[in-house]
Amino acid sequence: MLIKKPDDIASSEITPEAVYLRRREFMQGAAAMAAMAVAPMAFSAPSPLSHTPVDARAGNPFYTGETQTPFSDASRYNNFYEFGTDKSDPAKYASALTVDPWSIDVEGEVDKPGKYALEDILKSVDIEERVYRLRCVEAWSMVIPWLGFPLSDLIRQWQPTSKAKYIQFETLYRPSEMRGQRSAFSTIDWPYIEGLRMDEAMHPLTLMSVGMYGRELPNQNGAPIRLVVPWKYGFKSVKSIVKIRFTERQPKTSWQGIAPREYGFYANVNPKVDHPRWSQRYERRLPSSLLSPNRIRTQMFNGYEEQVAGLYKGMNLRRYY
Ligand SMILES: Nc1nc2c(c(=O)[nH]1)N[C@H]1C(S)=C(S)[C@@H](COP(=O)(O)O)O[C@H]1N2
Ligand SMILES: [Mo]
Repeated sequence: MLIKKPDDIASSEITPEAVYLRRREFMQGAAAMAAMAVAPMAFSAPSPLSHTPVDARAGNPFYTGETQTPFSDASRYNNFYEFGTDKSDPAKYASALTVDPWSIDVEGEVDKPGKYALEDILKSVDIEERVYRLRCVEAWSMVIPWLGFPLSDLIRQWQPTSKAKYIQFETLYRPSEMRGQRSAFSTIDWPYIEGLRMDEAMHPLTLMSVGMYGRELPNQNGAPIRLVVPWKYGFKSVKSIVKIRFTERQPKTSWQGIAPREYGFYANVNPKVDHPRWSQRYERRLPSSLLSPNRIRTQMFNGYEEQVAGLYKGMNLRRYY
């Protein structure tokens, strides 16, 4: 891959121009260039079997024009409980993680199960840049330029059976390198598990990310490969994935296991449904400080309502939180 290690990059170096230039490096290949040139397409209903072209203009859902959170914030203020529960723990301790070699086990209701090496996965997809809002359930948010590819590209290759209604994701379990997994006080029953309904997983906004800010993913952000589901609370965007299972039944998820009344399976960003212990009406957009808290209104489905509301038609979003 062209992606460089993030170690050597200072936040001051990440100007919008630099990001733009790096994006161009990634848009190699005629297919990617063609996709960028295609006219905007309204996709209210997901179309599982066709690619949705990416429109490069401002205002498009794949590429928000909102101010991007500096790399230094996005890589130092993290939730990755495998390395500790403090926001600064992942940046301190995730360098212990070995990310090469890496593979993903594919299991369950699928015609092509097996162990897929990350390098082979990456040869089979086109990497593109997406700039998404990320809204944590804790009421802070960022805008992050990801590098990745639609999860649907992999699902199509692996060919789920007609029984596959859900998809479950598992993070690496490796206590020797993940100090949070060794902690006696840990609340999570490792490994960290998340899940999506199949139509959510096939949605064109649902991204498998391998980089950000024009570089490889820092370990603390979920290297070498993590999920990004921009209309859901951040905890759905599971990091450092080693297993994907196709299931007939709705899978259990880690946060549901910990506090089912507080964290649901759907976890769609919704300013009208409060967390039992705090309001979800507003969010703190990073960078934020005491003097300039940068408090903004939270949008329905994190601003992706036009694209995803159709997935939940007729559902009581208060009940299925
Ligand atoms: N394996 C794993 N994935 C995880 C988490 C975690 O603790 N472990 N935290 C989640 C939460 S709560 C958020 S908000 C996002 C944060 O992603 P970021 O640190 O890249 O911003 O990762 C999510 N993915
Ligand atoms: Mo979160």
